Amino acid sequence: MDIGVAQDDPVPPAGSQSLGLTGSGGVSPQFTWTRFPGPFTRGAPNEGQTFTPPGPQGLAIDNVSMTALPDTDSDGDPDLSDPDDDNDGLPDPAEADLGTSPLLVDSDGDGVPDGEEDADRDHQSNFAEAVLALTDPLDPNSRFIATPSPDPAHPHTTLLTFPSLSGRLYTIERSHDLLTWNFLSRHRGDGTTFTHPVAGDPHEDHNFFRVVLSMR
Ligand SMILES: [Ca+2]
Ligand SMILES: [Ca+2]
Ligand SMILES: [Ca+2]
Ligand SMILES: [Ca+2]
Repeated sequence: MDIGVAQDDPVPPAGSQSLGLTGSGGVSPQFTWTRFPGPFTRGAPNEGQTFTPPGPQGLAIDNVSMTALPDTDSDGDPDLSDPDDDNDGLPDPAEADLGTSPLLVDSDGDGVPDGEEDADRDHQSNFAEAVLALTDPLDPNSRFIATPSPDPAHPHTTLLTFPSLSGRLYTIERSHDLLTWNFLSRHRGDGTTFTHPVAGDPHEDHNFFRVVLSMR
């Protein structure tokens, strides 16, 4: 449905006049937008409004007010309700905690987006901490850690222990050169501490493991 409204000067006081369709013939092309002298009368033709039934009964408009809501990232969700106003991946409350601007992707203008910054320099990004691992992005002692240990029952196996969050996906990968990483296993977090056996002796040189977190 398209609605067009034209209002001449002077604009009448609210509630004093109304706009609506009127005319005769019973088909919409024969109706015209008209200003009526009285206020909008809900459920009934406005004063001066005529119709020829059966046909569209028209649409009446009295007071129209429009409020422009800022939408910083232009995603159609106004800042008022958007959980991430600048769409940089960091929710507004996390930006408040970090002291970054919820309206700027790169608050300090250094070319690195707020989510990719590492505020506490613990080598885990603000996004990784505040959104993925839910560790403290302002405390270097708070970070996601996977701890390797020998498997006493299997000499050529490493046990990887790490905390999990419900619903997160944890992908274990292995590398021999820190350049190429190979998939080993994937696990859905359940809020408990995981201990997963992975093939590879923890005492062997050039045997590296990592756990990649993702939302899904
Ligand atoms: Ca938005
Ligand atoms: Ca944000
Ligand atoms: Ca930056
Ligand atoms: Ca941290």
